[in-house]
Amino acid sequence: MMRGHFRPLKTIVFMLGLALVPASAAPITGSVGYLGGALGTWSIQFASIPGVELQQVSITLPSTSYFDTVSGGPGLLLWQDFQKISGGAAASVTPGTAAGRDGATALTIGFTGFNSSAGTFAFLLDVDQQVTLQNCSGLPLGQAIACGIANTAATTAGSVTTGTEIAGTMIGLTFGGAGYEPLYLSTTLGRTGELTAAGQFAGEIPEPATYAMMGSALVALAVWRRRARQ
Ligand SMILES: [Ca+2]
Repeated sequence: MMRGHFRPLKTIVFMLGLALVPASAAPITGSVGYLGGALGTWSIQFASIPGVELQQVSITLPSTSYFDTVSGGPGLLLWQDFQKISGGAAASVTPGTAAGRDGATALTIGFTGFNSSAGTFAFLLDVDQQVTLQNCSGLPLGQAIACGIANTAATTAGSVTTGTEIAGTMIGLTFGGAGYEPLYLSTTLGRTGELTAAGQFAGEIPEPATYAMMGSALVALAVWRRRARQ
C-alpha cells in the first residue's frame, strides 16, 4: 500500500526541481538611446531568446522638456511627430494624435512583433526645452535689436536638446510574449555626449515552461496528498 506512493512523489519532486532550475529564466539586456539630431532621433534595442517580446515602452521627459509634434502650440523652430525610421516591429503611440502629443511630457509606445530579431527600433520625436522670452516691444531701437537677438538665441537653445537636458528621462519597458508573465524593467537616460544620452536595462524573464511545469507539479502534489490521506 505505502510503496505505491513513492514513485509519484519522486516524480513530483523531480518536476518541482526542474521548475526551479535557474537556467529556465531568459536573460534580457538592452538600451535606449537619444541620439540628438535636428528632429530628435531615438533608438531602442534588446537581446533575449526569440519568444520574448518588448510590448510597451513609456518615455517620461524631465519637467523642463516637452515633445514638439505639430506646427504651432508649444514648441520652438522645427517640430517632428513620432515617426519610425527602422526596426521590424509595428508601433502605436499614446496619446493617439499628433496634436495630443504636442507639448506632452510623457508618451507610451505599444509594440507588436518586437523580439530580439526585429532589429533596432529607431524613431524621430522632437524634444524642446521651456524658455522664457523677453518682451521686446516698446524698447528703443538699439535695445530692441539686442532683445531680439537674445530671444533668437534663447529660441535656438530651447529647440536644440542637449545631452544634459535630456538626461533624467525615465524609460519604462514591459516585456512578455506567448505564455510569459509580464516583466517590467526601467532605466534613466544619462548624458553620453554633447547632444546624446542613453540608458541600459537588464533582467530575467521566467520561461513559460517553468510555470507550466511548476503548475502541473503542484497539481500532482495536491492529488498525491489527497490520495495519501484516504
Ligand atoms: Ca508644436
